[in-house]
Amino acid sequence: MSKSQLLYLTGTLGASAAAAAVAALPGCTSARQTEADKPMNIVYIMTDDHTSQMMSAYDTRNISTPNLDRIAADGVKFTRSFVANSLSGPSRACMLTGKHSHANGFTDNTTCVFDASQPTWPRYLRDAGYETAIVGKWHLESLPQGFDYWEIVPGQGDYWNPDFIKQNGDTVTERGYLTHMITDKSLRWLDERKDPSKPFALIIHHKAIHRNWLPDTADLDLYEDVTFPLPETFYDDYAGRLAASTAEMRILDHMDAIYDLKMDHPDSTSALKERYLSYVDRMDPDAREKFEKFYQPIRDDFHARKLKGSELAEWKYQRYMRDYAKVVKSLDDNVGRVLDYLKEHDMLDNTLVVYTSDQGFYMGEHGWFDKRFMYEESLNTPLVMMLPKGLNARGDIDEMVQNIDYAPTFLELAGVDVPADIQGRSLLPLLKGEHPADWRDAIYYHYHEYPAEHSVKRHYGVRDSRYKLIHFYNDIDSWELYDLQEDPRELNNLYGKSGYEKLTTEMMGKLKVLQEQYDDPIRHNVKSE
Ligand code: SGN
Ligand code: CA
Repeated sequence: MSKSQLLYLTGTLGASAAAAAVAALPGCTSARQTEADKPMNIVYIMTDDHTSQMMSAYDTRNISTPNLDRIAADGVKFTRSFVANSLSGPSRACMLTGKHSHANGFTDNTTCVFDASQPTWPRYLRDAGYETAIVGKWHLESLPQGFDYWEIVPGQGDYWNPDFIKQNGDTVTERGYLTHMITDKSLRWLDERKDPSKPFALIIHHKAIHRNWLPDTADLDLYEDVTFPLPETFYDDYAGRLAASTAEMRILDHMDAIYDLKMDHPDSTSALKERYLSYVDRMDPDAREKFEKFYQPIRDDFHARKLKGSELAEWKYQRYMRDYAKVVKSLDDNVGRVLDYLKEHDMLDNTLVVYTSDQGFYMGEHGWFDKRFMYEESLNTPLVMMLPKGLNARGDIDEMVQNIDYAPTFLELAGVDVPADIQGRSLLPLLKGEHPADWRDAIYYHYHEYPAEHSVKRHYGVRDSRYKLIHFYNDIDSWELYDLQEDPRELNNLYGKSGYEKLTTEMMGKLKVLQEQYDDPIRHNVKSE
């Protein structure tokens, strides 16, 4: 049986039925299938809050991430990869369902519970004969459904000696550093799969690089002699951008010296001190000793200097960058372990490896940490893929893609029909090196979590290859318009300025088309919701 015949069968019957059909043919057993004939495996690795400014395949200014870059080097890097709603739970729901937040029902982290009985790509793949697993952060309140195997951390998870919720419902505290543990568990699942003749889909979801950036003790000493360059917009005054001016995510004012930067002090009155202690108190004594030994001289120096204003802001920025970079180092090493495993087991020829994050993050741009806004740093998310045989694209892919596209991509790869209610579009043609003429020319975004931590107003908007229109609504009614070519840092809000009436009308039109296409109610000037 030829590969195209098998693909046809797989597409028509689903992977398991196709495999059965192949096995039933005289002289054509699965043992005689070549690697290239087997349905593709999927390893989907997603981190939390990892941004492309801190991944050297995208940006070489700050740190080196050799293992993440290996994925791009043997495949593709998406240069315009966006999320639909820049927040953890919502991104995960978009990724699993292929639908925008309003359609999958999980619009924010604080009020939603994911209906895990709804169709997701892992469930479709399992029905089609794949063995499926998810390990690590889930963050959707309900428990996973539709997986052969799952093992998740509750909520945000803990870096040290974390709890895991097991498939039998037990919650068990285990010893170690979470990034290693999630990798160990994932590789163990690969080793112990019940039916290795089946194709598999493995989802590895890390807590790293989420706040409060607790590094592995092995990486504490790294980056201490590095002075990271200050982003151009570090001292942004938010002129002309009302919602940006009221957000509470400034490094100077809202990043906590103890909770975020480990500058504990006996006299501290920080409201977050208890939380900080509850995290570091989880460490084993030897790890804790190394941790305290490392940070104590930095604390002594910090408390003696009593920094203020820009000196304090820049000091905090350097500490933030260093701790974040240390947490990335462990993540990069552990992604390397997964790649090595796949290589050693000759799996790379028929395994698609995806690396992405649940959203981008501010590394001091606009003076900020966190995400949520439709501005570029947090709208973008890293997306690289190591491609198996048969997918021949290489290098950069510049088409605009979004996290609702992953589900249809994996379905198509597995030969499963893409249901009509999925809102994303399969990336498979792009992975084959094609550039479909009718590819989307704009993406839609909608952020819902307000009032909430960091005080980012609700907003929706449209971004095309050059312009972006955003409407902040709820207890505000404020529009922003950017020319990303002339103003890539989004400092100059053109909305309402003379000369931009035609552009505004055009972008309003694109927004309306997308809100109708995705069936998200139009919310112009909504004051109370
Ligand atoms: C926590 C963090 C916030 C962060 C949200 C959402 N605070 O609440 O800083 O924005 O998660 O992040 S913390 O004090 O608990 O660290 S998300 O990536 O999970 O959506
Ligand atoms: Ca996140």
